Amino acid sequence: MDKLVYIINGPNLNLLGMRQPEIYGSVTLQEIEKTCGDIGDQLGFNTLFMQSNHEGEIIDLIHDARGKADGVIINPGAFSHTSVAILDALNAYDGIVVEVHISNIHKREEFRHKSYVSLRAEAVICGFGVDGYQIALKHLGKAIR
Ligand code: CA2
Repeated sequence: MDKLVYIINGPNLNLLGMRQPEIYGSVTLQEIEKTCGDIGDQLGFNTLFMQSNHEGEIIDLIHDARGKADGVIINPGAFSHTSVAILDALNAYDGIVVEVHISNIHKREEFRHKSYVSLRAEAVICGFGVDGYQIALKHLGKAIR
């Protein structure tokens, strides 16, 4: 198990399962972390699951992935729509990037339709609910093998 995938979650995602279940469902971030770890075990790679409410910390996590992680799965939360700095950090990372959104951002307010991170991501998964993390992991599992 020498392959490693970072799974980075942005602001407010620590509240998953506690508020707005009509948009984000009732599964908690801890439950998503457990499922991702199990899938990683099945597919034969390690996962490191993180969440931060702070843009700079997310940038630091992406920097930390350089030279260590074979892939990054990122749900940047609302920073998707605002952060050129996160895009720049991802552009300085040389592994595979997959962007995940739990909700279908294209069915929501117009300001959510654009994601800076999508300019860097190899794939964007949105609207599959929390299953999007599993889809991303399975894709990455094949890509990094
Ligand atoms: O659909 C997604 O995964 C989003 O990245 C979630 C972000 C939102 O700003 C993006 O436009 C789309 C918001 C995450 C907030 O999560 C909450 C979960 C439960 C209660 C409140 C917020």
